[in-house]
Amino acid sequence: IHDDGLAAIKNATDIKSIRENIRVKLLGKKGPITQALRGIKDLAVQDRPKVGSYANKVRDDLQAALDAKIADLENKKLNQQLAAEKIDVTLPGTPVAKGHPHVIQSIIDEITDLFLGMGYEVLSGPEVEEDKYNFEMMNLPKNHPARDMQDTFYITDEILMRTQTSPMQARTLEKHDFTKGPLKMISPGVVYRRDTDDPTHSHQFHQVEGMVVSETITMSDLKGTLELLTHELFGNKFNVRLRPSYFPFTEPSVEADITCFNCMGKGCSVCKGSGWIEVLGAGMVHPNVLRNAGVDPDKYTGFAFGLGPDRLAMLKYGVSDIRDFYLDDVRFLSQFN
Ligand code: FA5
Repeated sequence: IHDDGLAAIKNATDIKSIRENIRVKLLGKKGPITQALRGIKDLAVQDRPKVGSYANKVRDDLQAALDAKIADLENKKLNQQLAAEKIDVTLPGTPVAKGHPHVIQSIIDEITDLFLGMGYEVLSGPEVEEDKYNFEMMNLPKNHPARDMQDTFYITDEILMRTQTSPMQARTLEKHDFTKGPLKMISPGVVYRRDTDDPTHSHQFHQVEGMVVSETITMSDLKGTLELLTHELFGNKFNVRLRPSYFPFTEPSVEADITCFNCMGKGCSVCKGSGWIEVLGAGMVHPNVLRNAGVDPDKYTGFAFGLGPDRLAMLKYGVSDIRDFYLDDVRFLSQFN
């Protein structure tokens, strides 16, 4: 029993069968050892201790072998399980498609960085704006004919979708404390116009407003700033040209053209043969705009500009249709990653 039992335990491969078969068979109530121990009382008195202690030894040996085998099998099972569940953290992961800023946002970020570096504040204003800030304080009273230059989405008589970022000039002038120094701000944002969409016009587009007001600002400060801006954005191969223009809120007013990216100034269909492309409006802040915001026009002067980053992005990347920026076609947008 002893040797056969140990051999059966040694060869066993399955914990359940050890517990249910081998253990029950060898050490159970009906097993040979229990029987032998029970039969001791029938033996001669002098034989009882010898048989008894031998039967106990066999039982203890088998029990110890069973316990060791079960521990060994459990250990093996655990190791197998650990090996099967092992994770190789060095395997490459499943790639996740990463987003990136929209190309127009990237241009706005570039412009913002440049002006932050020159000590300008960066402000944002409401897209749903009061007529007062969008037009009236900007020297465009009700029924002023120049309101027609910017076809407007009205919400009520007094509330509209802003047609330009210029209302931020009025909002900032109204608040600025000139005893603390000059006003220098840019304000990027979205504007809306009832324009018919075409390759260079969208009914929703972006502008970046800029304004500097102090006691000493002249037109040459404006030209220098605009030249710096275009050279930073486009490099030195492009030239800037200021052309007389009209805006009700600046006097004198200019529009800035830069060398046409398509023909480099020679004249082509993109620039309608002129060699130049218009990118922004600007000028010296009109005395009425200063006065309307409570700033003394005899003491302070300033320049302001409003540029269209959508058009700048078209120039920079040679995009021929502004509508492509708003179609959310990832194949188009991912080119600018
Ligand atoms: C204005 O909106 C003035 N507020 C600019 C200004 C600011 C002048 C400060 C003086 C002082 P304008 O309507 O020209 O001006 O628009 C400015 C720029 O916005 C244009 O040069 C052009 O780049 C862009 N823009 C105008 N309309 C559209 C449109 N429908 N789609 C895309 N870009 C446009």
